[in-house]
Amino acid sequence: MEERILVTRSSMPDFDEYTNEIKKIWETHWLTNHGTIYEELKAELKEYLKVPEMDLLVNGHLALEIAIAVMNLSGEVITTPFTFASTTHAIVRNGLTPVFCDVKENGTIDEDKIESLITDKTSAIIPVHVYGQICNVERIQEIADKHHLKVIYDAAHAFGVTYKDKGIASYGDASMLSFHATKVFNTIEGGAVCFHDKEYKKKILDLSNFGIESEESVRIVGTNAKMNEFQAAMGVCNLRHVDGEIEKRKRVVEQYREELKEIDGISYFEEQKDVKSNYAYFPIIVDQEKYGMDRNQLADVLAAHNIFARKYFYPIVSDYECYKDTYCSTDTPCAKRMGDSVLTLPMYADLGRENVERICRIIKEKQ
Ligand code: T4K
Repeated sequence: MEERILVTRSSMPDFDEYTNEIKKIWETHWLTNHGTIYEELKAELKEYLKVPEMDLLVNGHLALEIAIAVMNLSGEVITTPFTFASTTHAIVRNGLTPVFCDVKENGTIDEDKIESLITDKTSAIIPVHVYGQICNVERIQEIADKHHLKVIYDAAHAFGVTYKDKGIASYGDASMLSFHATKVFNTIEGGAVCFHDKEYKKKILDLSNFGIESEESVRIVGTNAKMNEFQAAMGVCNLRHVDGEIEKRKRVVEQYREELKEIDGISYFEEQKDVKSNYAYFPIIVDQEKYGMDRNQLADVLAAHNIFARKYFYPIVSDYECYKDTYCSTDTPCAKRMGDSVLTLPMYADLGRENVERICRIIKEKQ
């Protein structure tokens, strides 16, 4: 059997580089609760990502839950069902009601459909920069300003992406980033909230540390979502190499685009105008009629060759067992169609030219 290829493979620094970084922890015995490596990584990331304020948290999901919690929202939040479970769960776990808006052909929220979903209960919009494809941030801000809504971006996939030279996480009232092992930049598990309003800073800190304000004062009901020093050390190391990793990813994407460009029924997303991409994922859309095989069959053919592409995101969130009795996924037909036809191909910096060739050969030969 040929070598097994999974949808992604974590980027890691050299073993010695990481152990050298964590040596400091043995000197100080300071393992977590906002240590010096956490502070170092935060300062470096703020600069790299071109964001005014940020906090680092234990994972992306809790970063999103906390970003929502600091805004004191109520009622309904407009979002999309073409995403990972985390986006919707973070809304629901904050006691809010998700209202699903359809997406455009690139998987991001259809800004032309947002206004018709706004009611007197709407308090925010939570769009997703899915696969690192950016939403129409300008139009979304106009709508939010007109209706006095907060905007929180799920930017889990958009580490390092810039739009018109501005860090993508600097748009909206806040953006959440994920630094999970499977992401372009990882801290093993990890995440961040990026924001403008300095008032959020203390609140995020308190919410991520049980609401503890000082040794003798606990004012709010918080959780524990602090990034520890081992995570931060992984981040410090990975940040040194991330530009090189993104450059290598770019080459993988260019090869995929070249190899797959003339296959009837297989399409992919092109570069977006004014966007510096991070090449986080390589989703293809399978048109069953033209290709002669549906997305699931293609996934099976690849799996038979030991290649494990993934159906990100199938089922769409509104079809999950926990939501399907409340929502109807056919109300968002484009999201539903994408959920049924997208396959994300293996994508990581060291995937290698031969492996991309092998994957594309199978897609061309359909066997
Ligand atoms: N919002 C959005 C839009 C998201 O996509 C996510 C996470 C979040 C919010 C929440 O952020 P976090 O709380 O996770 O920071 C993976 C990731 O676990 C998840 O972070 C990610 N989105 C989602 C799209 O993908 P699974 O269930 O597909 O992971 P898993 O374990 O099947 O791993 C996928 C592949 O990655 C494996 O086949 C091999 C590779 N891998 C995995 C791990 C765990 C590695 O190479 N090393 C590893 O350590 O969810």
